[in-house]
Amino acid sequence: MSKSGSSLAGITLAVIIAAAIVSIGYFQVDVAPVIFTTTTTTTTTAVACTPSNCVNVTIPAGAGTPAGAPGYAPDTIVVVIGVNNTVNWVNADSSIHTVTANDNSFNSGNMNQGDSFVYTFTTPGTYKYHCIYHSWMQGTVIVKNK
Ligand SMILES: [Cu+2]
Repeated sequence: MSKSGSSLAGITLAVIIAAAIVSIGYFQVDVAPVIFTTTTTTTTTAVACTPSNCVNVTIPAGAGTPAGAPGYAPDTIVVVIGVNNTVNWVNADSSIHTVTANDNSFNSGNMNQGDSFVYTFTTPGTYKYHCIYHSWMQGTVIVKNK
């Protein structure tokens, strides 16, 4: 009687250990990568553009279709040198887009979904830009002195 009781306890212990090993494996394969991916994304965004010194412009989902206006949101921004003269464009659309100055003073090149392009304006003026693939995507950055 006591012998069968102790072997039952042994089997129970073995099942608990096996379950623990499976749980750890599940955490490393399925749970941990999700946690690490989320953390990395958040950190990258924060470093690229701090709201106090930088302006965010989004290329919204649907910007690649003619009905997707505005192609840049917001499509007109005003920045002040020494205050917030860095602009961070983020492509939130599934199509490839560019941020290309009409006078070619800046150019992002191809931006895939999730890519960002950061540019700092140092000379006052009005800078119009567009996407080389979609003629209806037009934006303006007005740069002022402090
Ligand atoms: Cu485009």
